[in-house]
Amino acid sequence: ETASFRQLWTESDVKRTFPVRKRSSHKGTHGKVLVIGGSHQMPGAITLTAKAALRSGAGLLTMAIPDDIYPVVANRIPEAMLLPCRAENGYFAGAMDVASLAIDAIAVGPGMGRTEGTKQVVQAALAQDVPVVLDADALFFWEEYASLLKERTKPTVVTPHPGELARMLQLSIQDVEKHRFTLSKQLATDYGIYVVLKGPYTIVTTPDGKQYINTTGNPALAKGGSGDVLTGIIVAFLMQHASVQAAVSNAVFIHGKAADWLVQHGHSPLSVLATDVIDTLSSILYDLG
Ligand code: NPW
Ligand code: AMP
Ligand code: MG
Repeated sequence: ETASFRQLWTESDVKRTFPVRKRSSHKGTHGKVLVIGGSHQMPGAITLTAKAALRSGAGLLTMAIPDDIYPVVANRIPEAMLLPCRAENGYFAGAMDVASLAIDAIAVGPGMGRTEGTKQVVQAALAQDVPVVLDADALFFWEEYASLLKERTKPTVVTPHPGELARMLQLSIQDVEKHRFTLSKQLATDYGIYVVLKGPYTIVTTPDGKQYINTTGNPALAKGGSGDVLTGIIVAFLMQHASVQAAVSNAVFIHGKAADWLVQHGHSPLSVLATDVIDTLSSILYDLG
């Protein structure tokens, strides 16, 4: 057993690694992002992910959604492009043609549901040679993705909450809570992926087992949609940072910092919505940049 590397990821780390936009940049420079998710039951989740990614600097963003929720999603975010995909009863019916899209990064999972189509979509995403973020329902058929994950050459980031990690590892939630560091490190090193184990003191683990502990956030985030927002910030930051670890840790820090700002500026932790967190990103990023 080698010594564990663990450290807090603080505001000074964020400032040191925070991206600066070049005067000559254009929208393509900042990443063509594809977010995939949503279903008849949960069109909001992927909308939150998309909006958060745009608010976090994604240059161009496309939302891949089941085509039968198109009317619900279409007018929500004018900045986002849409890729309506073949659907069955409100869910993805199978893989879309991702390869032809000229995409730089993918986030998949929020609000997708857990159908056979979900599995095929996730497999198609993992087959692309770009950074991929797997969240929410993209973590459901975990054991089906093992071989694809091991073949990948670009970074993969998974963002489970303790309930999701318990399901992935076939453990109880209590076991996960008791062994947060060991289990995330095991998952990260086994698959060669970045693991974001969410909750108070979110842990970011790199493929070589280094662990960075987040210090921001509060129970205002304990509401549906918080994780969907985080996924959008992460995928956008992957495109604007040199280091994947810094991108992911900075995303987690800023997501929590936005929630902290809200409860210090006239919001009760009871009333904060995921949408409020997105709306606060502007001022948090302003203070850092
Ligand atoms: P319990 O029973 O609550 O105590 P799932 P999900 C546990 C979409 N959403 N620490 C939990 O425990 C997502 O994107 C859509 C410990 C239960 O056992 C997904 O697509 C929204 N345990 C989909 O819903 C807004 C925790 O895990 C299990 C935990 C399903 O995602 C909401 C539940 O996990 C949502 O984001 C924690 N911090 N958190 C929308 N507006 O469209 C959870 N658990 O079954 O994977 O369900 O996280 O709700
Ligand atoms: P999800 O369960 O996928 O919606 O993700 C929830 C998000 O909110 C994660 O980023 C968690 O770290 C964060 N979160 C939830 N509850 C708390 C809490 N009590 N304190 C700090 N962060 C939290
Ligand atoms: Mg979630």
